[in-house]
Amino acid sequence: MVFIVVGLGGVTGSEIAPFVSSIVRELGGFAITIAILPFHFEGMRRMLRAREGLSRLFASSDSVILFPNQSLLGLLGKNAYLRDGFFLSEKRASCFIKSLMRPIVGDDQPGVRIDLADIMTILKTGKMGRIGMGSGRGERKWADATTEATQLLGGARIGNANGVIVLFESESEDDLSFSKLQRASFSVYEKIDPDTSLIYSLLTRKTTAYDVKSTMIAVFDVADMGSGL
Ligand SMILES: Nc1nc2c(ncn2[C@@H]2O[C@H](COP(=O)(O)OP(=O)(O)OP(=O)(O)O)[C@@H](O)[C@H]2O)c(=O)[nH]1
Ligand SMILES: [Mg+2]
Repeated sequence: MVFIVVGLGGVTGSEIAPFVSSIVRELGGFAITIAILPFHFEGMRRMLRAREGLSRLFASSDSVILFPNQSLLGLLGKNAYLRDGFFLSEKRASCFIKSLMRPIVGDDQPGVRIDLADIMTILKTGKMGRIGMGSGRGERKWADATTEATQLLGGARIGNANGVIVLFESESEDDLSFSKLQRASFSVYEKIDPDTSLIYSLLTRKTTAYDVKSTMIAVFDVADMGSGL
């Protein structure tokens, strides 16, 4: 599994990333491209070039995960600089890769794990992945964390997803009890189509600022991209 992270909209990245992902596949690897899309104020021309790059990436990668910079605007203060935006954008991409790898390699954390084959099985259900993150506290924490994550999928509808990966993190080992795990998984099942493939992991970490955090990767056909780029 090889991650390729590219900021689309310029010339170099938009041209080279598809080339890199096709080499990865030729060598027998599984190419996951994290495609960062420009802020709207960078101009229409950049967005068009980014979309062209995206089409090439869909053809050359096993999976393309979209990270629209515009969706970060709400998190950036009014006086933020462009470099703060880029910093946040890079942080989001690296957090995502770490979250995805933690249930596989973070073996000192008690929890429900998944493996690389599980992840690839879900990513193969469609070409395009969108991510959402959420958090919750108290009685309704699972439902709240899941709902928040589904609302951040950028206009793509969770009901249209072919596959979903949910990475839960909880601060309490009690959440590994059968009844809590059921609540966690039901919070997702009630939002997806019965045909949608789902895997989830639940790791416990003493350090989470919320009771529960959820990172969701929903996999779609390219046609179901939704708005919100
Ligand atoms: N996260 C992050 N994003 C960046 C940075 N610089 C640019 N970007 C974003 O990535 C997009 C592409 O960057 P460019 O520098 O224009 O593209 P390039 O691939 O280097 O292509 P050329 O410079 O045109 O050869 C921009 O539209 C920005 O949205 C950066 O330092 N960090
Ligand atoms: Mg450049």
